[in-house]
Amino acid sequence: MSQNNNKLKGVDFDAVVVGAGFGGLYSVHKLRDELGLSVQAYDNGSDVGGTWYWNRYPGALSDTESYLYRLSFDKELLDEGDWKHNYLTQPEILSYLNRVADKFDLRRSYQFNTKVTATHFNEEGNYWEVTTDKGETVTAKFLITGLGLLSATNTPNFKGIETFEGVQYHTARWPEEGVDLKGKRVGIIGTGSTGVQVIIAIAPEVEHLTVFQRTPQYTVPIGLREQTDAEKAEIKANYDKIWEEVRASAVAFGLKESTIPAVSVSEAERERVFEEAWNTGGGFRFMFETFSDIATNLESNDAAANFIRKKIQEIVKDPETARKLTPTGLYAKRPLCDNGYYNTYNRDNVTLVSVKDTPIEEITAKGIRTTDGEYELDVIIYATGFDAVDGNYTKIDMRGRNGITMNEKWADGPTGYLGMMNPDFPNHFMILGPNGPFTNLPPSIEAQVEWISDTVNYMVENEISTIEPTQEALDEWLATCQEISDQTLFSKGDSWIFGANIPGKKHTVLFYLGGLGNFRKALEETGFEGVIFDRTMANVE
Ligand code: FAD
Ligand code: NA7
Repeated sequence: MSQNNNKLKGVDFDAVVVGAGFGGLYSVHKLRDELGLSVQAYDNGSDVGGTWYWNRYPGALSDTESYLYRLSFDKELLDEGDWKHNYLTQPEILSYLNRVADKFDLRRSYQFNTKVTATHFNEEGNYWEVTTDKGETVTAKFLITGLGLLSATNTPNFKGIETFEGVQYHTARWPEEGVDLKGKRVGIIGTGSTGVQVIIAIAPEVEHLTVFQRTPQYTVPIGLREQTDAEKAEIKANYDKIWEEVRASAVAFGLKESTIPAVSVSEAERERVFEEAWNTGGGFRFMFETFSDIATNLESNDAAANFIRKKIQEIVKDPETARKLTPTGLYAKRPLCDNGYYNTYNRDNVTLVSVKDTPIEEITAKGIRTTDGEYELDVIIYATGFDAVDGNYTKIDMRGRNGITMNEKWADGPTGYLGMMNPDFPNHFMILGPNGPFTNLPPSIEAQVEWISDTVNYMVENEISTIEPTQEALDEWLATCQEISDQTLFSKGDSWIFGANIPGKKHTVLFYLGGLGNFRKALEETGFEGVIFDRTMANVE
């Protein structure tokens, strides 16, 4: 192994970073460029981008507004930053992350097309042995994993899936060269955020689109529009204040979080506020800027849900299609927004199949067979989501102290003290691991990466060998996450936020729903209280 200008002795590298999305890239910059550590980084993609490297499906768009879906730490990047609309397309975000990588020359620390397959903690030397699918093992004092929370794909195990003679893709494995859908009979399974975006984007292009919907979705207009140079200049002139407010806010989406409960106003006032939000656009705006209790109070939730249901009835011309599209349950998932979803069903070349009414029996050589008959297709698109949060972790052979595996540790569900650490896994920091914040994510990623970097620096300067959380601190954090979750209606809606979308996966609280401001306070005020440094030395004493 070549010499890597390590600060620490006895290891190949000071730190290994896994992932080249927002989290991994920022970690490499902090540890390598600011702390002067030697860093080896990996990603199984062929270049940087993470989520935005993989999700190249037609219509892929952020639902965070353009000016806030970025890292805030570098003023120059913020000032140079350009965007066309108030939301970002996948190519725009990928190009932004490439600019981040270029500016700090981050690629030179990465080995791409390389999957990390095992991470074993060596207790004698207090370091990690990291093994890749290329058969290499390197050692490092610190392990930082930014494996992505919506990254491990979920393709349901449909009977006959391998027999289909056309082409089939999961949206998060969309080929870089694109797929020619012109004149094709296309079927899409899934109507979550991704499905909604794809359906709108490809309906005008394909010969016929058949949508296989399981659970109908509440979605509101996104309000996509061009932003003028004057608007962008105004944002840039006020960025310091904007970021300060975002960091102190709950959802970190740059909106004015309402403090008025819907139950405190008249029905007419509710309608007025919902109508205004519908016309402004934005999923998080509709849920959190209208009233303060949509996500926590049944009556308020139902008022918002009813408003959307009425809109569906107004927009969709065919009553049977409108019936199938109309959700009946709680409005309590990550709030969706779209650029003309319900209206797409007024097109002659779009058919909606409710697989709740007529379930999918199998994928055949020619298409999809439901209990209602066979739909012949040239292309099948799986917009079936992700094994969220821990999906990429459980695939790696992770072993901590005494050879305990992460899967054993997570037998009752995945966990993370402050979304970052677990007992018995010293010096292993996860970015957006289980029980991390549920927000617009770049500002939460920044909060975690900065805490990790400060902690690593403190340890290097004070010659501390290991850090890990105590079991009590983890339990307390989990109880806090549970308590907050219990106060919301999200915990009662089945979605990936609780692992409910994967058959057989335990339903657990995967997020801290207390907001970014409170999360940052927890990091600052109690972060070090819950950890133990040099555990083995403490034991000896
Ligand atoms: P990722 O960007 O997911 O990067 C993780 C990387 O780690 C991937 O490249 C992966 O291949 C790699 N990796 C994983 N395991 C291994 C391994 N074993 N070995 C090597 N490499 C590995 N969030 C928002 O806040 N706003 C939005 O508008 C928004 N829109 C989204 C739209 C889509 C379609 C999706 C899928 C997600 C969206 N998200 C959004 C969430 C988004 O994932 C985060 O905002 C952010 O990009 C996560 O960055 P990350 O660095 O943590 O992880
Ligand atoms: P989601 O939100 O998990 O949506 C997945 C969709 O796929 C949803 O409509 C599911 O129906 C459907 N699905 C999943 N499995 C099946 C099976 N077996 N049969 C039929 N339909 C199925 O994933 P997305 O990619 O859309 O969005 C995830 C996040 O990424 C999103 O919030 C953004 O932040 C980006 P269900 O609702 O489970 O009945």
